[in-house]
Amino acid sequence: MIGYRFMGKAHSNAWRQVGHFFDLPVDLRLRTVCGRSAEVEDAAKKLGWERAVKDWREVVEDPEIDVVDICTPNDSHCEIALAAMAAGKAVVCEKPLALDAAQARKMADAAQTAGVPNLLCHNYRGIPAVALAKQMVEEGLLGETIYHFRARYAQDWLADPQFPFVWRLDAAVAGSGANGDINAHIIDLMRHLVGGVEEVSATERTFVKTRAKVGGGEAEVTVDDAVAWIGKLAGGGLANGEATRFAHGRKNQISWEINGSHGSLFFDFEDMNRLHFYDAGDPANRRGFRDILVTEREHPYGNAWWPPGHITGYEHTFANLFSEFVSVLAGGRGSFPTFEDGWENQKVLDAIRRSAQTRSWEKV
Ligand code: SOE
Repeated sequence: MIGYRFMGKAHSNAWRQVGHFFDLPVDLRLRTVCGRSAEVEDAAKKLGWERAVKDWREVVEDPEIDVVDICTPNDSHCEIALAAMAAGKAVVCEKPLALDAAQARKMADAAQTAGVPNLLCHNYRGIPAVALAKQMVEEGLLGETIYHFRARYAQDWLADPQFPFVWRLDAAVAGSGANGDINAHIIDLMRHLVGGVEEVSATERTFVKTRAKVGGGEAEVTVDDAVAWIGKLAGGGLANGEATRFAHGRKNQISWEINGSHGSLFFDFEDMNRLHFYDAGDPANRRGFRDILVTEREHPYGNAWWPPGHITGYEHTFANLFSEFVSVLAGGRGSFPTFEDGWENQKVLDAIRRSAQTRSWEKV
């Protein structure tokens, strides 16, 4: 695994959980963790890796390694993924896949040429309630027509103007701000649940233009702090989304709602074990949103974890998603976002960016 901070921690934990909780015919070993600073040795011990190295090329060149997991800042995803796939490794990559659609296309093409399994880590697809929503939409429980998809991803870690300058605020390293970092999850969920958008109209804001650097001095914030967009779903419906890191009190709130011709679904990550379903076919005097606690054995991933009602959390979203990938590595079936999805998502993110700049509708 390359990178060991927040996301690397989540990934290390998830790989271990896949080994412990899922009944898959593989022997998962956490072979090597890679990071540029001296702390990587310590991280290896804490996170349970056998070895620590400082140069990612050592990971890619190791014949004992089958899967390379990339948890680095966005500007290095492409170079590392291309090298890993050329060496025949299966690859996992944090989102957003790339800095722009052209780079994402290069990565998706390389994955096809190498013929290696590839996973783009949109972990929120691994929420049992989201997986259940997917089943319900596919079963037609919302009706044949989807009218609306609306979503919001709100955080507040940048609302304090004293928060220092970090790589996520530098367009050359991150590609974009709230758009690629968290709106990317909304776009992926939308495409997963109800399909893509053909055209978008968007606006972005950067509220705090410069921030203090940790070592001293100031740096210019070159990405969006918040983005809002509307879009036309390929299936004929309307979509709208909002992503911000300036919503005081909202630490990591993702909520979405789908309205179809026969019913609606609503989800809120702050109550992530529940899915809310309204069936317009219920008798008129008993209609209302049902509150489904998605922890039964019959629910997605229900067999891997605790007895019903014993809820799961953020960490399990990664393990659930990785279990799908490992199942494919072991010759079975699994469903997960790939680099091809990364390219489709990135086209939407780029169109949103362009629309905010041109102040007009942009085709995806
Ligand atoms: C920071 O905004 C971040 O860590 C994102 O990069 C993740 O994708 C999101 O799930 C949580 O917040």
